[in-house]
Amino acid sequence: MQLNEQTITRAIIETYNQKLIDNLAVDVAIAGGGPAGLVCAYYLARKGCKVALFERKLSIGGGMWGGGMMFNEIVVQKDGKRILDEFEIATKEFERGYYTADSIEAVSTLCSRAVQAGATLFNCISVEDVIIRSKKVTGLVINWSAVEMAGLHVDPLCVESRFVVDATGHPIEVIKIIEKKVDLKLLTKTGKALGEKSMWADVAEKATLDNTKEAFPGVYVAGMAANATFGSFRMGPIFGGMLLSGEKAAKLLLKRMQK
Ligand code: 48F
Repeated sequence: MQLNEQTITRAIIETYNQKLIDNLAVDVAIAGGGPAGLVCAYYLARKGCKVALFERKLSIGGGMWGGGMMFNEIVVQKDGKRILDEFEIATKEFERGYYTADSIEAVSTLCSRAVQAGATLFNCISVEDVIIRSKKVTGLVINWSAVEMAGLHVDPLCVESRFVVDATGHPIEVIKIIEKKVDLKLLTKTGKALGEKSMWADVAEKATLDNTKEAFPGVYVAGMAANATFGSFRMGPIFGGMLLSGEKAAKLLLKRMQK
């Protein structure tokens, strides 16, 4: 068989278009493909939920690839190890209660398991706005990251969703958009994003789980975005909280969608 460039091109365009069309209305749209977003996508998809995840960068995985300061190892505690075990990501006990994992194996496995579970991951797409109906977020406004990077004046497209997860990490981009553009209060103490505090791994890891919840009608926060929204500490390259937060966000959403 002789390969034909036009067929290769058509295969890519038609297949991608279909994938995008199939995801124009989803149960959950996730902004950000770091560890929290990926784990959340996996647990939702595994239960039959229709999930689309949008990641700005070419590579999915957020801040996990670089471990700590580009030493590509991550640390998890016992609870976090449970999730790595479930994904069959190898861990080594460093000292009692501290486990390490190769960050490359961790990210690539989270990514492939999320896709195999049925989530659709879109890379190179940035979330630039939200759709609001009756004081609730009902979808995401998306554009090519290349458009954003080049500063081109190109209008975006939209994805409808029953719920949105802000898993954009430290910058809490979805929450910031809501804060800036929507004249309604967030579900925080002050009605505004409380912001991230300095490093305190122990407190931050626990707080990440507590702060994983609905932050605006229709929007849940997961991972570092949870602490940045509800005003807790950062934790650095210990990732148990991120994994557990993704799992908790998925559990909360599944329960909510059953209602
Ligand atoms: O930053 P990130 O890894 O968030 P996370 O899942 O995990 C945090 C840890 O990596 C680490 C930490 C804890 O140990 O403090 O920082 O909470 O992943 C967030 C992803 O969201 C993407 C961004 O490129 C990154 O890959 N992102 C951010 N804003 C947008 C976005 C946006 N507007 N649209 C699409 N993707």
